[in-house]
Amino acid sequence: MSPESKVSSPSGAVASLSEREQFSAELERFEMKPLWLIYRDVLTKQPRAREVPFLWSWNVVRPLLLRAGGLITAAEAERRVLMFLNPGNPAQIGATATLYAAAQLILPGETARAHRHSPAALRFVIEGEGAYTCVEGEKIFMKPGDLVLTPAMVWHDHGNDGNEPVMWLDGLDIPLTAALNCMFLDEFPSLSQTESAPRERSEKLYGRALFPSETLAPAAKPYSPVWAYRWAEAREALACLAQGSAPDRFDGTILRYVNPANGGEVLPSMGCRLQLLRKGERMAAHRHTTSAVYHVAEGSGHSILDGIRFDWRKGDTFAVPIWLWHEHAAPTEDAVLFSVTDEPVLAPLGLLRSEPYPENGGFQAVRSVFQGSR
Ligand code: 1HN
Repeated sequence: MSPESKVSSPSGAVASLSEREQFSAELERFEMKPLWLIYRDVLTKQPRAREVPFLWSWNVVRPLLLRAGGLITAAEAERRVLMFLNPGNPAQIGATATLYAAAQLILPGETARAHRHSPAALRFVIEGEGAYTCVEGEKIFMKPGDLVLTPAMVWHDHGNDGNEPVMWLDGLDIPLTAALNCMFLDEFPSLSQTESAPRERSEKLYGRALFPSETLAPAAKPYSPVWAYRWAEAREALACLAQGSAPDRFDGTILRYVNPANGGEVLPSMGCRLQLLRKGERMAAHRHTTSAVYHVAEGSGHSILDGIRFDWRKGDTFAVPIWLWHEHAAPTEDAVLFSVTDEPVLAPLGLLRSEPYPENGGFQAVRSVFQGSR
């Protein structure tokens, strides 16, 4: 189109394209821009995530993590962590747009410095025993499958008093805190906190339906007073639920980790779930506005993520971005998936939305099988 072409709007306003371009260029000097140039790109009919579904195989991650153990000490690294980056948006630190995930290794005899920061964190132990996280002076020894919380601005350090490497999945709300520009870090005055609280205090005091009365006062913290959710107990609860009730059509037999003071999510920015897919179960597909990081806690199976089949087994971690069709199945054995979701962030904003897969009886056709890294 020639620069002289006239364009008009229903109101009768007429201008040449070049006049409009010149106008836009002029606006730049005043740090302004016409909305009409980007309106359709901003206000999309549906979420358009840059992030893609992806899986980090434990077969790949584990040897790399152990290699990192020979390359750098936990002290030198602060945290010996390999981050899981989403290939659709590698410049951002995160597995989804809101959730950061990573694998961390601590070797026997090592300690990781005490600090606190504004991003909230959780870990789910993958392998090894003898390591602890000290949260606000309470030393929590961790076993595989245990979930340990370190909410925003809570002092924490790690150590391994045992005789084997200990590895866990880290989940943090870093992409969110970074987007809010709300990053704070305090270093503890010494390397480690002194153990000032009895072992398992938070579990004994808040995890057993017997509360100090002030816990239920309105000023209660916005996160769970229980630092650790044990695998044995969670797994037992899941088995119990499976016996008494029909599985959810999309999620199978699923439990929420809750804040016992109010029944809400364990952290204001991250919710945790544990779901059982019984041998032979195939759940239907849906999509929702929450994104999630899944970690295979037990068994094997597959998920179909936007038409791609991702086969997974114990130790694997995979990302399901916002508004992505997904369905889970466990054809050959029982499987248990631990997951972290940003649901607590979306819910109070009124942004929760979900849709069942409308075609093919609710199941996706498999277009391809995920092959992993480049
Ligand atoms: C952190 O404090 C830990 O304490 C792990 O284990 C990962 C990633 C970014 C920032 C802080 C931890 C982290 C982190």
